[in-house]
Amino acid sequence: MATREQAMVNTVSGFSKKVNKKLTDVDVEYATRKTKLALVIFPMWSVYFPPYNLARLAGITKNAGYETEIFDVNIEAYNFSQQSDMPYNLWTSGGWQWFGGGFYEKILPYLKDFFESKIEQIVSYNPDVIGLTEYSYSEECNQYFAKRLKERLPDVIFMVGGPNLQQVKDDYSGKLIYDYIVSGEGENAIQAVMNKIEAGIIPKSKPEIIEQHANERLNISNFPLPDYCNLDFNLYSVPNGASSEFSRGCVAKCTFCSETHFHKYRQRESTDALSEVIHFNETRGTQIFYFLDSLVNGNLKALKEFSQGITESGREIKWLGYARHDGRMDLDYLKTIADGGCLALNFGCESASQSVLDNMDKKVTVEEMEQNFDDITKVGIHAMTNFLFGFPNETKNDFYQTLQFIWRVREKNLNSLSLGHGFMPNVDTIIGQNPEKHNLSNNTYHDHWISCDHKVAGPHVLSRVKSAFLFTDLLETVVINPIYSPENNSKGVAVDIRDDQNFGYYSLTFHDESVIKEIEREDFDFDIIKYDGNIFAESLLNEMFPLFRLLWRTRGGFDIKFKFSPEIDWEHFGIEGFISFGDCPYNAELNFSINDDGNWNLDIEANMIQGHMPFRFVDFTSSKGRVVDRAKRLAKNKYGLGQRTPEEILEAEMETDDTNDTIDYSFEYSDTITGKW
Ligand code: B12
Ligand code: SF4
Repeated sequence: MATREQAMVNTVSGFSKKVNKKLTDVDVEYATRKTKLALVIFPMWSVYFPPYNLARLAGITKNAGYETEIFDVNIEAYNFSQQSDMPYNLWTSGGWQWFGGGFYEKILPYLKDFFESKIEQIVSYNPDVIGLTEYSYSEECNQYFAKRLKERLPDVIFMVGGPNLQQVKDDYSGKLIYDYIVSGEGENAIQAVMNKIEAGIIPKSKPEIIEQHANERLNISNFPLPDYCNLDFNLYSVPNGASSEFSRGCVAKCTFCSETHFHKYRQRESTDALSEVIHFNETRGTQIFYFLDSLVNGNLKALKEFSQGITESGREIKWLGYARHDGRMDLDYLKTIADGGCLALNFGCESASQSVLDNMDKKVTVEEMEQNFDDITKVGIHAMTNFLFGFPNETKNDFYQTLQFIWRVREKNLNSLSLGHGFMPNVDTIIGQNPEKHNLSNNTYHDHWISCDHKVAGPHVLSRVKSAFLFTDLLETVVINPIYSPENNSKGVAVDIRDDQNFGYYSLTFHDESVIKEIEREDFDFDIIKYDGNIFAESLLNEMFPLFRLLWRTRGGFDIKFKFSPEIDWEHFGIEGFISFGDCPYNAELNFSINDDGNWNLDIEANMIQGHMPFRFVDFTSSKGRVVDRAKRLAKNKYGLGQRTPEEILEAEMETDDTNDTIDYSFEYSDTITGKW
């Protein structure tokens, strides 16, 4: 490190205290070793930056004396596919083609020859051990490659780790393929596995699952530097970018979140992060660092120290990462981190309804969120945002609050919106382990969750997601724009949000395109259409009013035609649509017109024919594992770390049978309604 940087690190370390206690150190002992390791990332994963997790692990294994190479088949496949005749872009956030057999049907035909060439490359490296990193998107692809590689290298030992294995699913099919499955942080586990293989120790039964203790926290401050081996940074979308990390775990415990249970929180010392960033800036010319933390502002003091260190270094280093909205980040604070290179904060907003935020346990107020937006705009930090629509206790007015918020902050450095496909309960979340406390039923309906009051289910969430897509299509000021443009002497971080197409589900004409109005936040009662005796249908028939009212308040009079049909929605969302919204056969056509004075007219035709036995009981308590157990502890349900007994399950299933016998939400509705807003 240059003297100037060393001086700066020394200055910062003066006020940088040891941030956490009771950490497990990662000791790396060098020895001459014979076992050869290939670390591989197969598609599909993000293509912005080279894979940090594998570079971290390679840093460890190489320092321990193991010959190691990283193969990034993901980035090469991505670059190859850009020149191929593939009819879809497989690396966009949709990416449903990678699941449920899609890999074999939709992907392999286009990439088989290319994949064979990659197999040749790995075979010619002739590794003893192949370590795969896995995301849910790469599960199927990994298994294909593992089988093919095993044919070519019959003695090779496979280990797999990564985000998809934080919680090893009970029915994880990789159990039949891999020798070692690492669940949790990999730095110590990979050394343990490599040392066993080096010593000729064979697992007693296959696979050996190495599960990190739920309470263990590795000390992430003194690792060897990430080692990218021979990876060419120019292959990535941001060639002057790389990742880093500042903490693991999360200080918050949002009720819907899995990843907060992956690890117990701990912070990296700011000086350690600084020296890594400066090293890559110096040796690879890296200017943009994406912090991979669940949230980069978990420890505000350490982040401030880091930023001051960047300022003192005088280097052109920019950084970004996920963040929580936090009222303590005032204008002064944000100015300090902006001066210290903060390019963007990727906010997990989720909702702008206080009641939903409280139910999620976000520990933030809508006022604080708006204040953050005001202040980042003043200091020049960009905001990337993430939303989660259709929480079980989200009313139409709550959803309306979120859309109003998006409109109100649209010109406050709002750089991107990641809208997602609505809330999905997972076993390793607080809500998953205590659903009824959050208005989430233990039954599903048409293969989608349903709220206890039966007012929110698949088609309701679909309506909100489609409404949000339409509304944000119109936000011309929010572009998918590079936040660091080539003109700024650097390659941009282009943030893709979603496919910007309406798939024919709406047509919209404003009476005067030029009208744009600022609005104050308001509450509104959207229970306009009444449908006695069918609470599900009544709620659904009113789903589009929040969008219609907001369009009118912000853009004046308009005419809109809006459609729902399984055909359109399947084409739009593919298999992810089924996963996200279930298979409720909802058809509707709404023709809505409103003039500037607020006189409106709605022609609506809608129907839904309920299928056979649509309610199904699901038991999340039977899942086990380090991540689920952490969620169970915090969920505080009556089963604790245990589970329902077989008798309790039987009883619950019988209740569900009763529900199937007594409830039929089928409906057919056609009407013309008028009103005045
Ligand atoms: C940062 C991040 C992103 C960044 C990625 C930037 C980048 N270039 O990598 C961005 C914002 C782009 C992103 C996007 C998405 N993300 Co994301 N993301 C994360 C996050 C917060 C951190 C991932 C990370 O790199 N951590 C740091 C590294 C060091 O940790 P790691 O990869 O887990 O590796 C450690 C261990 O797993 C293990 N390990 C890893 N590999 C291996 C291999 C071997 C052999 C061994 C022994 C061990 C081992 O050792 C490592 C060191 O301890 C995680 C949540 C989390 N906290 O983990 C979600 C997460 C990975 N993302 C997730 C998802 C779903 C997505 C999206 C699909 C979201 C969406 N619908 O759009 C997209 C898809 C990306 C794409 N197609 O472009 C899911 C993946 C779920 C799964 N089961 O696979 C996660 C887990 C979030 C969650 N709540 O579930 N994401
Ligand atoms: S949603 Fe974000 S802030 Fe909340 S617990 Fe998860 S990672 Fe932390």
